[in-house]
Amino acid sequence: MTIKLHVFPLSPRAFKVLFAANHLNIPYEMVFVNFATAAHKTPEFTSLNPNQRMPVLEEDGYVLWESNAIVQYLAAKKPDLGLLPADLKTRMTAVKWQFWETAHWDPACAIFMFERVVKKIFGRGDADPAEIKRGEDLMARLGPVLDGALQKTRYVAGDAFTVADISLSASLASADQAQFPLEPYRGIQRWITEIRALPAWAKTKAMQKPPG
Ligand SMILES: N[C@@H](CCC(=O)N[C@@H](CS)C(=O)NCC(=O)O)C(=O)O
Repeated sequence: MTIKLHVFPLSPRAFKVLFAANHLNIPYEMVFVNFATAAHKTPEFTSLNPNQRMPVLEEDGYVLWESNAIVQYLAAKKPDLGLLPADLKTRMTAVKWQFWETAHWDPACAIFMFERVVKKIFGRGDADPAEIKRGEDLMARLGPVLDGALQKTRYVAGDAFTVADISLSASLASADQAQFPLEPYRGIQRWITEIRALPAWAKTKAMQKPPG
């Protein structure tokens, strides 16, 4: 059975797993989870993920949720491509950045995404200036952390592209539209420009579409 990826493609967390699968050239079937019709709240979807959130991976009856776990699962299927580095310390550095992404980077990016992109799509009014300010304050703290790492090495966990780069860059899939305040960070700009040039990035961007 092929892998099924249950996603709402416009979401950065969906982008993350699609980008990983596309980069690794792993065949999969995309199952559209339509937020506009609350497809993630149905009993069928809830039985896959009791959190009622996507993305979810399914393979031969095995079900996995949490986007970074899914990225690692996919990466582990193609060990030769090195997205999950064989060296323990390098691998744990990549995993560390994935935890950081879930705990800090994703919630900060999500503020701009929700206020400036999601609200427009779902007709939920204008961006809330207090929320934007909260996002800017968080970014002012997080931006230098990521930028500092990227000033030292080509990718976040060293010289090689890893799962961490996939997880962190996915949040920036709609960064221009959501106007992330990332202008001061030369390291992040250099890194994201390089990642956006990957064929899998363009392929994944083409899959993003608002609900019909
Ligand atoms: N930590 C989870 C977060 C998943 C998540 O929050 N997904 C959001 C979309 S971006 C969702 O499905 N939201 C539906 C809802 O909140 O009702 C992951 O990385 O997979």
